[in-house]
Amino acid sequence: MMKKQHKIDNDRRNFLKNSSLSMAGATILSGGTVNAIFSGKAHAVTESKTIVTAAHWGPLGVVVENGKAVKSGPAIEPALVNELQSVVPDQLYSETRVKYPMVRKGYLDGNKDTSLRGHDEWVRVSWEQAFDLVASEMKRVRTEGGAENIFGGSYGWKSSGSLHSSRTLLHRYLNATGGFVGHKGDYSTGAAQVIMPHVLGTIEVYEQQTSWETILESTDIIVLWSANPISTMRIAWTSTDQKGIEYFQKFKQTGKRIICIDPVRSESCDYLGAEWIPINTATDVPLMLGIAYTLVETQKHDLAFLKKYTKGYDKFEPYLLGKTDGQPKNAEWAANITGIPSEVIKQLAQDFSSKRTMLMAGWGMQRQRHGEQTHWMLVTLAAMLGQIGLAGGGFGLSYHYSNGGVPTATGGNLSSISGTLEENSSNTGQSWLTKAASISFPLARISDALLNPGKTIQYNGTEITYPDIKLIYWTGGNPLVHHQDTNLMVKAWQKPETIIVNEINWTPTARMADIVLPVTTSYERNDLTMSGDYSSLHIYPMKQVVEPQFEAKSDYDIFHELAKRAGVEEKFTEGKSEMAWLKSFYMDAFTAARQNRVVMPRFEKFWEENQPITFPVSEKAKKWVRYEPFRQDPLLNPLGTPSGKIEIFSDVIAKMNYDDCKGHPYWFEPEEFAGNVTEQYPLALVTPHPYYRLHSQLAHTSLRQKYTVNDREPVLIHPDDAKVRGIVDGDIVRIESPRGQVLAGAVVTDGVIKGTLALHEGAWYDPLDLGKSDKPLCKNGCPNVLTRDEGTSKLAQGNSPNTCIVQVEKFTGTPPEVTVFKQPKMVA
Ligand SMILES: Nc1nc2c(c(=O)[nH]1)N[C@H]1C(S)=C(S)[C@@H](COP(=O)(O)OP(=O)(O)OC[C@H]3O[C@@H](n4cnc5c(=O)[nH]c(N)nc54)[C@H](O)[C@@H]3O)O[C@H]1N2
Ligand SMILES: Nc1nc2c(c(=O)[nH]1)N[C@H]1C(S)=C(S)[C@@H](COP(=O)(O)OP(=O)(O)OC[C@H]3O[C@@H](n4cnc5c(=O)[nH]c(N)nc54)[C@H](O)[C@@H]3O)O[C@H]1N2
Ligand SMILES: [Mo]
Repeated sequence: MMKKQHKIDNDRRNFLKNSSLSMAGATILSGGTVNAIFSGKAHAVTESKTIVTAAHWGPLGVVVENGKAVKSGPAIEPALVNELQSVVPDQLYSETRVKYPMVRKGYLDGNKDTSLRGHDEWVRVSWEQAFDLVASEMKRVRTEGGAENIFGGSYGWKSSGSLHSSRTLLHRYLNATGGFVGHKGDYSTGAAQVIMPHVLGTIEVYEQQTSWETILESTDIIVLWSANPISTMRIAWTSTDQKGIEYFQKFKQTGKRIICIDPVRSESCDYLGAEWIPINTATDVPLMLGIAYTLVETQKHDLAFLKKYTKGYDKFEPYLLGKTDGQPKNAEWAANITGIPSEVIKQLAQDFSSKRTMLMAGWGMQRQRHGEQTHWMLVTLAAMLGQIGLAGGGFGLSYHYSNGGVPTATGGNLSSISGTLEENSSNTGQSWLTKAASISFPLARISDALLNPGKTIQYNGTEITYPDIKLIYWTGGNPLVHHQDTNLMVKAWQKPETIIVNEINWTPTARMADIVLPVTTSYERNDLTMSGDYSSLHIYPMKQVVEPQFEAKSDYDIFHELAKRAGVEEKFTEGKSEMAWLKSFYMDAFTAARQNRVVMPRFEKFWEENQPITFPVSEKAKKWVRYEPFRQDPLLNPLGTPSGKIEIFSDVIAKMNYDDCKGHPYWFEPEEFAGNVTEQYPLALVTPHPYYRLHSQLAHTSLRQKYTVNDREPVLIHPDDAKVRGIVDGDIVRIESPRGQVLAGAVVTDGVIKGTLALHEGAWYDPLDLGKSDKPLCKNGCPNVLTRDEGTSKLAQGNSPNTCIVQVEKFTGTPPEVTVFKQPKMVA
């Protein structure tokens, strides 16, 4: 986030005009512009050109001088400056890059003590040695056991690209050589994506939303419910089309209401001038119940809608009214739990039911214990309001993500390399949910699985038995940062015999491996990507900007060589070169576009011109309303649920007989939240996504200076909470939870609800005395050292970082230096 709850730079910093990128129009020309600049001293000739490439954070122009990237910025100007686009040179030439193949000393010596991971020295080896080591170890584990011993789930956000998709390439290699253990689900929507199919018949969280053009026209009130789109849409899974933020700006200009329900006054709240309703973290279900109760009390709930389009309201209402448990879920009850005055709750019921309201729900509120309930209750509330399927009303679970609601363009989608050795797969939307492994477990159970092979757990009405993982191969993810309860993870991580990581940087995960192979950034290889996971608005070329640094290789080249050594080269490469692959992905889009009567340039011309392609958008797409056909005729267009309707009561879930997920939405008090603190840990913790990073990506760039406090991750503290602890703005503080301790830099602000600390996810784990202490102090402020590692419930087994209690104090000792962004210890 920001030092003093930073203000968003509203000036469009005009990168295009100020650099050699400048050309007319939205897109820019480039490729081969050579400026000869003579310096005063010698006749030093600078060869300068601008290359268009792309990343999660959008289409980029990179200025290259004498083979070195010196500057980067947007290749298509965004509506709001996106600083993530400005640090390509930092990424390429970072202090933290893995330069050579490296092996942990103990591992190389045959020492079986895996607790040395993370604090052993590193030995440089040749690529030849590294390939030998990996190939023979893979062979050994496969021969002694089988696919169930190799974990290749490898969750993570890697880099964009149709070809150089590190995890897909790992899966491709592992499938070509005998299979592997994968995982189910993701961290983003772990709870919602499992409950929503029972309620709506789709996972819903990764679906196109009612078109923004319709929102602008018809919506009176936007509710950002646990959503911070101005921050979270700086990136996309493919590459951002940069349009969602523009639509939010347009909505703001209409002067209509935007309400933010959030424990933090987010960047979106500030930037959009929205009304902030501070809420205790993890108490949205009580708030929704309080609003729902008021609707019934004032007879504002839409009974006709409930009757025609939903199932089971009759089983839910007695609970709502307190007939089943003696507790009416009225506004006063909700006020007590949420911290929101009952009059405000009643007013929300009045406003939502009298105005066209779009409930735009983000996902932070389901990344917590019983996270299934929030989205279920949100859909239930929207059903009671009766606006689902109407222009501009109802709910949307993806307006804050990858520019949901930006109308879908008419063109063709690039395909991408497949992890299953079948045909090319799609390169849009949630491609990470593709099932590439035959054995899998819910991914947020990773520590549990590593520690307890053979243990059986419940999951969505089934039983899953953990495999015995002996080898982990991870590419494109940072589990030692992204997973909850880091100290437990460190222990779990000591169980496998071998851990191999392909990485660009010496991340906490790479540091904790046995073998680390250096990989290129996307700027050191050629690729392609779509933009806008829902809009498919552009095809961006991802042209190589500079030569690979040091001895880095692409994941493709690494797995190609490993496949060759395993005797399956042809299966892996299909005889294609990098450019042949790219052309084949492009031609799939070309053919599809032609069927849609949209002409794309020949591949060679496109590649040579090095320009984004922009597809047209139809009037029909602009008018698209989610659930409109269902609303028009629910018999002809039923939902994919057992009843064909919205299930407020699910027989399927009820029959699972879980104590932590029942037949209808339900308020389960979490073990740790603002309403359940202790004397030792009197505060709640929330861990939103960071404005200046993509999780842990870009943490090592100069953007760090924009948000760190005393070189630590900033933690937001309410002035009252700071004052009683003698903490002032800028202090280094120590935060402790039942699970661990971290240092952070205090940002004292009324932009966070009293009683809650906000520490953003993605800060690199930097333990002070790993191996010496049970709870080593993280010097940098990784929130997951503090969070709980517990499934959301037996239904989804999702991750639950946002239900966590902590204490904070001023740190009085000599603050230890943050060292995680430097090279680790090497054997001389
Ligand atoms: N407390 C808390 N924890 C959370 C969350 C939260 O809200 N709170 N959010 C969760 C969510 S939603 C998510 S999605 C996860 C994110 O967790 P991750 O996806 O693991 O996070 P990233 O930082 O994106 O990690 C990507 C890694 O891939 C590397 N990489 C990039 N390109 C390449 C490549 O081409 N090849 C290889 N081999 N490596 C590459 C990068 O250097 C980086 O280390 O975190 C989760 N953790
Ligand atoms: N800049 C940037 N953009 C990103 C990412 C990133 O790391 N950086 N990550 C990407 C990924 S992988 C994902 S999954 C999405 C994540 O998208 P989200 O999950 O929606 O993002 P979060 O920041 O976790 O949560 C959104 C807001 O919810 C609030 N919140 C948290 N808990 C609660 C709660 O209990 N109740 C309420 N009412 N509010 C709550 C947070 O304070 C935050 O302001 O973002 C994507 N976009
Ligand atoms: Mo995510």
